[in-house]
Amino acid sequence: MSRFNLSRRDALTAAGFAAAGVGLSAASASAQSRTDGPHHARTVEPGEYPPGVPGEHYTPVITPNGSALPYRVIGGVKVFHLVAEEVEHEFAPGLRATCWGFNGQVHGPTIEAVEGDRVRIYVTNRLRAATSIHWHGLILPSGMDGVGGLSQPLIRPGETFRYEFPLVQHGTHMYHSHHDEMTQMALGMMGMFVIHPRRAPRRADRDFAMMLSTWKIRPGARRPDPNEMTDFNVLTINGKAFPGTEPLVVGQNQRVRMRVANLSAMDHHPFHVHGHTFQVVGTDGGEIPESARWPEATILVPVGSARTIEFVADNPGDWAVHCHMTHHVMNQMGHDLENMVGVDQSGFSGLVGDLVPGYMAMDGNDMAAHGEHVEMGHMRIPENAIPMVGARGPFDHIGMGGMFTIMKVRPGITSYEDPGWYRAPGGTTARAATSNELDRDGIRT
Ligand SMILES: [Cu+2]
Repeated sequence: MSRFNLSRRDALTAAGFAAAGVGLSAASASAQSRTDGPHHARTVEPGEYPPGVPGEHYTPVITPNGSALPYRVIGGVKVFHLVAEEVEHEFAPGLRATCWGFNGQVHGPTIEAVEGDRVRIYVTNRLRAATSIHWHGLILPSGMDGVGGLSQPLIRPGETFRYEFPLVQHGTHMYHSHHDEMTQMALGMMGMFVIHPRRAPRRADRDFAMMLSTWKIRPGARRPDPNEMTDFNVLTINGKAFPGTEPLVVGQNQRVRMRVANLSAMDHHPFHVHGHTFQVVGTDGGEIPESARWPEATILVPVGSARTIEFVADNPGDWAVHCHMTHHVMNQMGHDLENMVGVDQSGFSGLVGDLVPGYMAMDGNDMAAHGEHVEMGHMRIPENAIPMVGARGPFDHIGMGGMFTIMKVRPGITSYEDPGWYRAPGGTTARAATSNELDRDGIRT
């Protein structure tokens, strides 16, 4: 059995680092890995297993608005090919930009494999800049870690590099550019890397992979701005801002897993699921032992992290699933506004309208109205831009945008196509109170 870091460990020991390097010795003493306890992320030794088979060893993940990266098995190795290239990407209807992604997608397709698999990943660089790809959270030989300049030469434009390593762990991981990250990640160069457990997998019926990221795209611009540090105005799940996000369709009582990763430039995201509570079962460091899992309704996903949550979707309905930062559930046009809350603008619009044809005052009390005005054609926004929030819902305008999607839990479904809006049983939907009810309950309005 090959031990890929034996020589490094020996070298460190010889240099006298072993006694001081508690963390190092734990990370490199793989001979003890199976008895080391749950703190050790390495859960199998390389080279013992045939390639894992979808359907047999695992239920494939679903990447909403995205896809999984295809592979071929050659000589017992799973062979993948990532192509870094420019991609014309639509964030939501009405907003497109020229981004950097992989294989024609923003973000890159999800790489999916099984613990014990050996993977060979070719990376072709079709960009005009050098790059390098890091496999985030994976335990692998240092030379495969993908930090440009540090662990390998840069992949120059036109070159194809080969990475190869065994997967010795399972969990929710990522891949992303590790050269000129500020530029390359701001333009979209990231994806998810899911490794299923080899033994005794806990199956989920619906296993969703979602990457959270943030962008700055000035209204009307064609390129995301990598220089932005704080004011991100397009907030995405798998590269899509609501209403561009596709719904998460789930059968009632199915076991749902959500793998939520965050490779935003500067922001953490409290990820919230409505109508259900969930268990936090893993991070990008691996699975959390059962005794240490905890219940939540919102889980903070810090930058450079992944959180895996699980629950049984026993509550039918249309449920919001979103980042809880209020500025992360709005879109582009909500930025750089003056505060007009409570300002009486009556008579003002007319005066400015004489000077600026088409001028319309921002509603002082309801910023969500922006989306409605745009939708109804009252208000014009720059070409290639999307309104501040929202889309038409079953009852009214949904005043949300950005990192927002909808989980549709339905009894007895046979297809995961969008089932349309939920039809609640009679008497279970909030509505205007009647005067009889108000009288009966002594409510004065
Ligand atoms: Cu957020």
